[in-house]
Amino acid sequence: NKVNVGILGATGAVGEEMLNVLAERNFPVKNLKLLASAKSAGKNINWNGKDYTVEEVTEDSFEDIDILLVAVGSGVSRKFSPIAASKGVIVVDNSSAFRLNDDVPLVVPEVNPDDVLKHNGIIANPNCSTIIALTAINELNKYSKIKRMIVSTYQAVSGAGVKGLEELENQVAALGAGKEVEIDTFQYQIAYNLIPHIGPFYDNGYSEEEMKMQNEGRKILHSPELNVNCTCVRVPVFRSHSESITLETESEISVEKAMELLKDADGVKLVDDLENNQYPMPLDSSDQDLIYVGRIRKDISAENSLVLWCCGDQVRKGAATNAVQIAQLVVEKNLVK
Ligand code: 11C
Repeated sequence: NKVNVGILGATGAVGEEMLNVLAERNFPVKNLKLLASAKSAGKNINWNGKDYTVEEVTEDSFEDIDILLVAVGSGVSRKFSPIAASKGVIVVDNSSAFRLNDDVPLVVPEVNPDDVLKHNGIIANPNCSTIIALTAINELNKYSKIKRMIVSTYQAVSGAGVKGLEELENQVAALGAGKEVEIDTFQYQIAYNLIPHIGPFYDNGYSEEEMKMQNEGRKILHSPELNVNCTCVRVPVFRSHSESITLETESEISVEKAMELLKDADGVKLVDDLENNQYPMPLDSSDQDLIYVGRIRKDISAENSLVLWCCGDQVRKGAATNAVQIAQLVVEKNLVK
């Protein structure tokens, strides 16, 4: 049973990767419709040996679509996703527009796949750093419930889309040539720098990106009491986000048990061999779907507390792959009418 698939935002970094992931996973595509803003309309994209022309999205774009993958900003999604859903389309939205709405499931397929069954037309894809963290800690949380997490993120420039990738590349080239850097996408020069500022700041001193880890994490894990203290930092890395996570669980999980659980965890690759200098690094975890987890150790400052380090490709598992996995669940569970 093949389905008609649409991608809104087909020419962005995430939209392009969605096309790759659909092809790699042999997604059962009947017809494919590529939608974008007027600026990108008319572009030709080859997918699986066939040429497609990108069309400008309008309110009438959704008639012949079963599943729409949305890879645009929250403003555009807020306008078009409900229109698509009202026409019977199942929308998988990568933006933050609807993630915390009660009637919208927020899904990491390794963690809460059955939540897709509760959809009302829109299913939300979580923020990239949330997907990466929760895929890493899922089996540990199942073994002993996580009460509190302290997370520091090291987020790649791909989180800001194609323009973020270009800005790092251009700045490195400019500095190499002894020229002035141009700053446009990030608040400051990102080349050879770190910027502890992702998303707007709230009155509590945390940034929007930092609060997503707790707000989205509580919803996905069905753990309303989960406490998360997060610091998000932009780093001069192209594609993979890295995260240092300290997690406090209800009962103790030994390092050996954690290794055993993570060795078999869905979506995870355990890379933890200190004798041979093996640990996750963002260059290694890029351009593929697994979340690399390692540096697992006991927190020497607290009881029932473990520390780990994980890396995952922000554009793939952090966005495109997770969205396509949700679409796969929609097909597998026969949710397309
Ligand atoms: C970043 N995580 O790395 C952001 C990008 O809520 O989907 C994605 C923002 C979101 O800048």
